[in-house]
Formats: sequence, structure tokens, C-alpha cells
Amino acid sequence: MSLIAPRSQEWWKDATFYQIYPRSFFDANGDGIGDLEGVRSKVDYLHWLGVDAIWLNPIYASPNADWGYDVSDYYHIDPVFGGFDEFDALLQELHRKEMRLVMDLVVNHTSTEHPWFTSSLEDPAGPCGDFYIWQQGVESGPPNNWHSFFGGSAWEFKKEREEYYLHLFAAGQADLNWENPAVRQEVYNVMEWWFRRGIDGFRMDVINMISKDSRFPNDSRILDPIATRGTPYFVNGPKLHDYLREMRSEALQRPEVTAIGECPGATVEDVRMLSNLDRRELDAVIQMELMELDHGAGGKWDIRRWRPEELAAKITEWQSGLQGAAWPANFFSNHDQPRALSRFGDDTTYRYESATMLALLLLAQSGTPFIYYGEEVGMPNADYDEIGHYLDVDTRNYYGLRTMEGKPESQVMETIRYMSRDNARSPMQWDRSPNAGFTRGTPWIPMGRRAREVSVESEQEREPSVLQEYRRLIALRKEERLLRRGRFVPVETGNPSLFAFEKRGDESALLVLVNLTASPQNSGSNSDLQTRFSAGGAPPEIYNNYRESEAPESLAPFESVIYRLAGGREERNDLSNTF
Ligand code: TEU
Ligand code: CA
Repeated sequence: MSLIAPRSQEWWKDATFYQIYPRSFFDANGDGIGDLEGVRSKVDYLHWLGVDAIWLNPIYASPNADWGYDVSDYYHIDPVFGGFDEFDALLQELHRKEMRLVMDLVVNHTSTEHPWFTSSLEDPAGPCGDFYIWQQGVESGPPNNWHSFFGGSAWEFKKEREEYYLHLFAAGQADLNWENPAVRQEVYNVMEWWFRRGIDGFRMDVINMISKDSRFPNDSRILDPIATRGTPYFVNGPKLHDYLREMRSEALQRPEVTAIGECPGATVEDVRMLSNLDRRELDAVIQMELMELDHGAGGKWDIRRWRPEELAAKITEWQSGLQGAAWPANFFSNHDQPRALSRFGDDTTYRYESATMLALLLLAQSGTPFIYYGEEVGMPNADYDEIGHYLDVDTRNYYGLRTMEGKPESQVMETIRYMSRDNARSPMQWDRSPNAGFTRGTPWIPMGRRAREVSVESEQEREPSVLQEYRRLIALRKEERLLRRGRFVPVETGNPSLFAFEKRGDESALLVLVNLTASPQNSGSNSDLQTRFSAGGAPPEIYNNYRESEAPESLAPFESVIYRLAGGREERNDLSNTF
């Protein structure tokens, strides 16, 4: 049974989301590319798993410079995914099961093949002339030193206009000029059109970058040469809040739809404004700080080692920092990141233990959790060993730039095998048949290296298994309001490898205790944690990823436990248990 009543307001707050990268989920017609019919045929599986809502990565018409994040027509579906018949059938099927569908909205930029761009290029005085960010060059170079997220200058010269256009991402993704009210109106039209079609909300791509400092200053900071340049002038730009407020009033008045913003570079302070519970610009913000734990000064390709206590500190900072002010969106994996299991866990010896540890950490935080396809079966990184297997523009640009500079190929590949976005874009592993049951054709991107080993089928047969535990934890989260909305209180464990926190309500509390490492850990004797346990021995466990346990004295590798504590009087007056 779904928890969500039809059309109830703020349904997203109690929903567990599941993110689907449609190209890689399930291929129904055998052309090697996942499609909408494929998603529809797996709705029963998702319902069995217990998720309440789906976020679908872009399915709009696109020349695929960035796999759908370069939209050439917002009102058409890329035919490889199917058409509107398939789309409507999927939506109906989800709604019949009381599940919701959230679509990606990519409106910081369009494809350079979008008719707006062609018209802007060819007819500067025409209706689309001012739809993009065109600037004159400076001294036969680009207008400033801003760098694209995908490497190289963020400006591309067009001789038709004798001007440069801005692209914060690939050259095929031209940034829209939000200063132009006609552009904003077009965006609201797109939103309204899809709402009328019946969707339940949007995940808004890099929505905190839509407002640029229109003086286009150089970024004069001393930065690592491979770092993105210019961010202070377009992340959280001068008119961002105005635009979001206008968007709310023009396109987001329906109480039953949600607007979840993806905001790379957003800090706790930014998010307290952007998804402020009273201001309601965005309903929740997907922020990236946890994903930056292993980034060095040069950004994502400059990998640094992270320590378990840093992971705990980040979660604590965000859970505490947003409390009472803004609604968190929580995730460990998505289509832009390596698989969390390979990054924050141990995908070999302790695959089950560390995948379930991450499951518990995700589902015990207050806010809205997002599970990324394959995470629930413990899929590791795709780990392709040849550059030819990588199809991501960011990865290929990085490879090209670094090898051209003379960096050894083996080093470049080592970095790519760890950090590439394609690690998390390999096809979903359904069963033990060829191509793990994803397609009867040739998959558009190779299967992950360990596709034969891990699948829904093998995980369904085993008990316990990563999949069974995800299902159990999703169900537990539905039963236990404190997991979804309890007040987060950090608990000192006396051991940096052990992470503990309470989820408090007025009368009772849950205590979460997690070993973040692959070694057994003891809790310190004088810690905050011990005071929770001293009165009357260990409280009852409501979840443990181990069947035999010596917790709380000693925790096995990645052991993860939830205890139920009895509430104390001092919490009676505490009314802030709702986030
Ligand atoms: O990503 C935004 C973003 O800044 C990063 O996650 C980025 O993709 C990554 O760091 C590359 O180094 C969003 C989408 O999720 C991503 O897939 C798109 O490529 C990007 O916007 C452009 O639309
Ligand atoms: Ca297909």
C-alpha cells in the first residue's frame, strides 16, 4: 500500500523516490536502448520494492551531446524512448498504483539544435535574437576566462554573429538568457504543458545557475588549472531568487506538484533560502557537498582520499543545518556520480554489508530520499577499462585534455575508472541471462564489468540480500515517522569510525548506530553513546543488517543498527520534531 493519498499536498515529503536513467533501465523493443515501455513493464517491481515516486532523467528530443541534457524540443519525446502513447500508459500505470512521476526540466540551457538557437544565430534582430547569452570577444579571445564544467572555455565563437555564446556545459548546450522575459515565459509554458499532461513535478537541472552576473567579469581567483572558473558569477546569481519566485507564481501554483531543484555548489545557507519552508521557492534542493568529499582543489578529476568521519560530519552538518528551515533531499548516487557502493562502501568483500549500511544511512535521514536504479541491488561501478567504452562527454573531454597535455594514459584511465559518470550509467542488471536481461539486442553502452554477478534475480533469491534489506528499510521508513521527519541529534561515539545520531520526537526517539568502515569497531567508554545504553542495558533493536550481533559494544564491518529509545521528559515540550 502506498502511503500517499492522491493529490494530497506535500506528498513528496514522505515519499521515497527512485531515479531512473531511462536509457539504461529496461529495453522493451530490443534496440539496445532502454525505453518508456521498459519502465512501464517494471512498475510492478518498483511497487514491490515500495517506492512512491519516480524521477525520470530527460526523455525529450535531443541530439545527445549530453544524453538528453541538451534538449532540442521540450514538447516531443525522443523516439528511441517511445511516443506519447507509451508515456501516457506509463503515467497511468504509476498513478493506478498511487505512485508519482517527476520529470527532469533542463532549462538553464538548450541544445544548439533547438530551433530557438538556430533562429538566434541566424536572425539576431528576430524574436529569438536575445534568447541566449551572446557577447563580443575581447582582444580576439573569448569575453572572459570562465571555464565550462566539462573542460575548456565556456564560450564558443560563431562567425554568423561575430559573437560568442555561453555554454556552462558542453558546446552543444547553449545557456538561455533568463534576463529575457520571453525566455522565462517559454519555460513556464513548457512546465504548464507537462502539468496538463498529468505529471507530478519537476527535478530542475542546475536551476541555481540560471542567473548570470551580466557584467561577465573575469574570475580572478588563483585556482587549480583544471578547476571550473567563473562560478561566483553564475552559481546563485544576482536574480536567482527573483526568477524562482516568479516561476512559483507563474507556473507552480498547483498544490499537488513538486519543484525539486538541483543546485551544485549550494551551501547550507543557500539551501536555507532556496527551499525555505516559508518562502517556498523550491520544495527541496539536491545539493552536492557529500559528492565533493573526494574532490581535491582541482575539482572532480583531482581525487583526494576522504575519511569516514568527514562523511558523518557532512551528513550532520546538513541534517542539523536545514532543520526547521528547509526540506532536505538525500541521495548517495545519481547519474553524474560513481556508484556510492564503490565510492563510500566496499564493493567486493563487504558488498552486502556496506550497501545495506548506505541504505540505512540514506533512509534514516530526515527529508526525501532518492534511490538510484541499481543501488537497491548493490550494483558496483561499471569499471570499463577502455576509453572507447566511455560515452560521457565529460569523461571524453577529460581524457582528451589530459592525454594531450602528456599525462600518462594509465593515470588518466585510473582516474576515469574511479570517477567517470559512466560508472553509474551501465544497464540495470535484472537477471543472469546475457546482458543481465536488460536487452535482447546490443546494449547502447557496455554492461558493467560484474553484470553476471549481481542482479535483481540473484538478490531476490538470497536472504538477507541488499535488495531485501532495501525493501525492508523502505517499509520501516513508512511505519516510523521519526525516520522521515524526526529531529536529528548527533551522538558522540568516542570513535571516528562509528557514526551515531538520534531521530527524536516528543515522546520517543530512535538511535541510529553505524560502522562506516570495513574493520570491527568498539564504542568509546565515556561517550554520549554509552549514556544512551547505560540505563537498563541495550534498548530494543528495530533494525540490524547483521543477523548475529555484538552491538552496541562492538560493531562488525559496516554493521548498522536502529534502536528504539524510550523518550525522556525533557523532550515533552519540544515541538520542532517536524522538519
Ligand atoms: O549536472 C550538473 C552538475 O553540475 C554536475 O553534476 C555535473 O554534471 C558533473 O559535475 C560533471 O562534471 C546536471 C545533470 O545532472 C548532468 O547530467 C548534466 O550533464 C548537467 O547538469 C548539464 O545539463
Ligand atoms: Ca528500446
